[in-house]
Amino acid sequence: MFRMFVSSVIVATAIAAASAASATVITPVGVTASSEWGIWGPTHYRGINVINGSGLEAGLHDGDFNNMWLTWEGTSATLDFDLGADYQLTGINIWNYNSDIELERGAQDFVLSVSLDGVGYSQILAGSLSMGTGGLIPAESFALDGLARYVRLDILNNHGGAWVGLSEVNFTAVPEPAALPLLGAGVGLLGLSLRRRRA
Ligand SMILES: [Ca+2]
Repeated sequence: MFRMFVSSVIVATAIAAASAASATVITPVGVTASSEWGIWGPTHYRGINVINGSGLEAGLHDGDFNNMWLTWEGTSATLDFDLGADYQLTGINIWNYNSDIELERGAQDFVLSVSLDGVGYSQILAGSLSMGTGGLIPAESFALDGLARYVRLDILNNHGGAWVGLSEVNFTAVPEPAALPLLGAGVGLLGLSLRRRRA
């Protein structure tokens, strides 16, 4: 009975570890914006500001425009993300443009496409974003189901004004393959324990 208990604990621990990993946040390793402001120094309103955690603390993004991305021209734009590896995506978190200079610059309608080679893309989501508030804002989260190394976010329009921008973007994905053998080992031990009990 003790062995059964220990095995159950192992299985429960393995499942808990796998579940916790399922909420793993994936921060892209690179981003390319079709347009970015970029005349006020190396970081102001650059695309990098949506993946470098700037202005983000405890899941909330601040209202400092230094921590955001904005187009140089146009109210539609494309952000191409490189996740650095293949992931089975479960969600995307988007913090909209959040400077009260002009909150209408925030993105509105968008479509999301994924790719494994950065060449052929498949659309897996169409959505809309709310305007920021200028204060601390949470992400707007959307469920995803797609295998991807590369993600393309096409912003179709904004809420008003001459430009469009965002504050931050990240993703969630299922557990890393390395977490799965642990779960398998736990189930295997339970099976071994049951066989011994019957003998
Ligand atoms: Ca940011």
